[in-house]
Amino acid sequence: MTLTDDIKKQANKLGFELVGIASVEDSQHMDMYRAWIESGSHGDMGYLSRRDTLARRADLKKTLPSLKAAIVVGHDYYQEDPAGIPDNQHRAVVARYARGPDYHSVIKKRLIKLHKWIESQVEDPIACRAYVDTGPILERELGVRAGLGWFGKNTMLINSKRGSYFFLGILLLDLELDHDDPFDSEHCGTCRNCLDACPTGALLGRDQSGAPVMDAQRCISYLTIEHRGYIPVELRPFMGNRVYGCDICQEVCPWNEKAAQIGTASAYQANAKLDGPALIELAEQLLKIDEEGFRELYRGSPVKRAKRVGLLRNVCISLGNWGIGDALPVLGLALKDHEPLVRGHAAWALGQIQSNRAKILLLPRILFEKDPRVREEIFLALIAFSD
Ligand code: B12
Ligand code: SF4
Ligand code: SF4
Repeated sequence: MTLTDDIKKQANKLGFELVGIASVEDSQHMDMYRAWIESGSHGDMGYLSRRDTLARRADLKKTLPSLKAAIVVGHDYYQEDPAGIPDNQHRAVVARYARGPDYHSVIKKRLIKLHKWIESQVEDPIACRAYVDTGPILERELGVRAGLGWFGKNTMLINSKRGSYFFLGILLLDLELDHDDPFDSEHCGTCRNCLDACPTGALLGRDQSGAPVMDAQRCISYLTIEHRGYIPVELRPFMGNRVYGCDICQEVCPWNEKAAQIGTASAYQANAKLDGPALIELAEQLLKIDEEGFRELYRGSPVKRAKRVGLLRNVCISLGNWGIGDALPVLGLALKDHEPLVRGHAAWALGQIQSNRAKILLLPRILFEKDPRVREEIFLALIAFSD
């Protein structure tokens, strides 16, 4: 047994189902990455395009100058949908990865434990940096280099035994280790389930180099989590009842058929309030609290990233897509929320419901509403009634 083998065993003991060691040469894919940024496909995720972070993505030694090896771990998070989800339109769908505790802290704590254990074995301090999603690291590229899987056409890193419902974590180390062979084949073949199933057409297939390409600006995950402003009107209907993230391109992937048998890692058991909550109750709850109350409510959950205003915007769209009169009272309240973004999307949702009561709620707001964009949404909603 080498030290590398012992480390892998220890990573498994810490609960990481996948572990591999990546070599630490410069990224081979920066041309593609830069072209992707230049095309604007990253939308308003400015952290992906900052010049200093581009250089760090290209060369990991800019993050840890004494870097010798990168440990890449994968942590399963699959869980079954609660009964009725996603078809029951009065309930909200939260993507699987976000239904339980925040993976950033779960994985980071375990990576730090792994680092401490390695130091105890070599009896020396070892410089290290641990990352889970938050740093300028091309985590999936490292995953391929560590032999964990291939880039599917849905852009996910897919492992032939475990599918794609796993998070990645990276431990950069000033320690020589035996690195794994990169995963040098791809197993999508002629399948195009994800491309056909994506409701917004965000997945664009492989480019000439073989890289899977996504227009993130059309991705429901981006729109519901990362995007801060108005959601383009033409994309709102495609969100259905998805209020946070999206799993469609993973659900249709044949490599995930085994996911249900693998089961749910206990670390990410769903929190009841995120496991298909009723849309109306969720809206009522969010309307009663402020941003601080929101942070408190979703403490320790990935969902806090959307902020109250973002989640409420998404919930309004889902209520509009549901299109049922029961949602009128709560949308009437949302039409008076202190956030223009919420008022604007509530107006759109009322326009989708198309009843006289919806019109009665909208009409007086024309007199009181000062925000020009919200006024526009109200006008458009009212015009929709005369169609
Ligand atoms: C920004 C981001 C997003 C954006 C953009 C997604 C995207 N596809 O780029 C949005 C908000 C849409 C998003 C959504 C999701 N995300 Co996200 N996201 C990230 C983040 C922070 C950066 C990804 C990035 O740099 N994208 C830019 C593209 C260009 O880079 P890339 O995906 O790595 O693509 C590489 C290949 O194209 C390759 N390449 C280039 N040329 C060539 C040539 C060949 C031949 C090949 C094969 C490859 C190749 O090079 C590129 C750079 O390495 C990573 C964490 C991280 N730091 O890496 C998490 C991450 C990718 N996300 C993750 C998850 C879980 C999700 C969601 C499932 C969440 C959800 N349920 O809503 C969805 C999935 C949507 C999807 N189909 O991708 C996981 C993925 C785990 C996995 N098994 O793959 C990550 C790794 C976070 C983590 N630590 O676990 N995400
Ligand atoms: S996460 Fe949803 S919207 Fe985004 S690419 Fe996949 S199927 Fe399309
Ligand atoms: S659904 Fe098909 S094409 Fe898409 S990632 Fe999975 S195997 Fe590849």
